[in-house]
Amino acid sequence: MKNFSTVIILLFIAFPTTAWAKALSVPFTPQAPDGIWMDPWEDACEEATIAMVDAFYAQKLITKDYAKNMIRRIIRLEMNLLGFHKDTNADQIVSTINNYFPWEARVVTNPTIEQIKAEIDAGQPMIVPVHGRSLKNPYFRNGGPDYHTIVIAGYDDGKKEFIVEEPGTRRGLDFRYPYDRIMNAMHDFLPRGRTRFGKPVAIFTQNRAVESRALDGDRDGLSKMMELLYGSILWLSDSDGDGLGDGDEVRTGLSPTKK
Ligand SMILES: [Ca+2]
Ligand SMILES: [Ca+2]
Ligand SMILES: [Ca+2]
Repeated sequence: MKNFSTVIILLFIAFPTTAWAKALSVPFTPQAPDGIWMDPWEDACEEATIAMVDAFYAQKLITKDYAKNMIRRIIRLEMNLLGFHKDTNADQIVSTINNYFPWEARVVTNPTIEQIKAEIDAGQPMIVPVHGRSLKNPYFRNGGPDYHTIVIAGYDDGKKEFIVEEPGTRRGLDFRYPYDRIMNAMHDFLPRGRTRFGKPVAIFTQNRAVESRALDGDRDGLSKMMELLYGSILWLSDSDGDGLGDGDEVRTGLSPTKK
């Protein structure tokens, strides 16, 4: 019996499973937190994927109410920034993130499996635009949407699968898709049902603002870098609600976060 245990222990040392699989604990929400697959939730995959990555970097849990509020807020921000909120492509998702969130995103064209795995190893989840139907998810209604977005949160080299937060179904927590299926489904949005011909792109993220630090998404005269420094809100021009804008308060020596 003693020898048997030794063999088991040696097997674990020889084949450490940790080298095969790695997943970041990205909090999950379906894009329809109440299970009501109607407007605006039906089209809220982009907003849900942004909310999930944001909660990961902020180390927050996602409750149903939190998810609904956050998705609604992102829709409002997209309306302000872009003038619409349905079917936002990779550049538009990046723009929304970089203008209104403390972390940062960028579009990577034709990413390889190795690049995606390296991002996971670096602790950085990705938002990936896909042709929804090519995912062949059995839980999707009517075969799934033409355009869809998911979060890649991990990989399993043993099974050749990505571990994904899949907002398109309530069963989407740590959902698994084969590497090949994700790579084949990866396409940026194209209008009139032509997403399957879109460019293969992924949205890489990092938990700091470098390229985006001069942006002023809420147009209050205070850049992203300065808002992060003062602790004011990136998507609200009057963070403390005292009637004075964040930028005006800083310029006149007042605090943008205290009335
Ligand atoms: Ca600002
Ligand atoms: Ca602000
Ligand atoms: Ca104020």
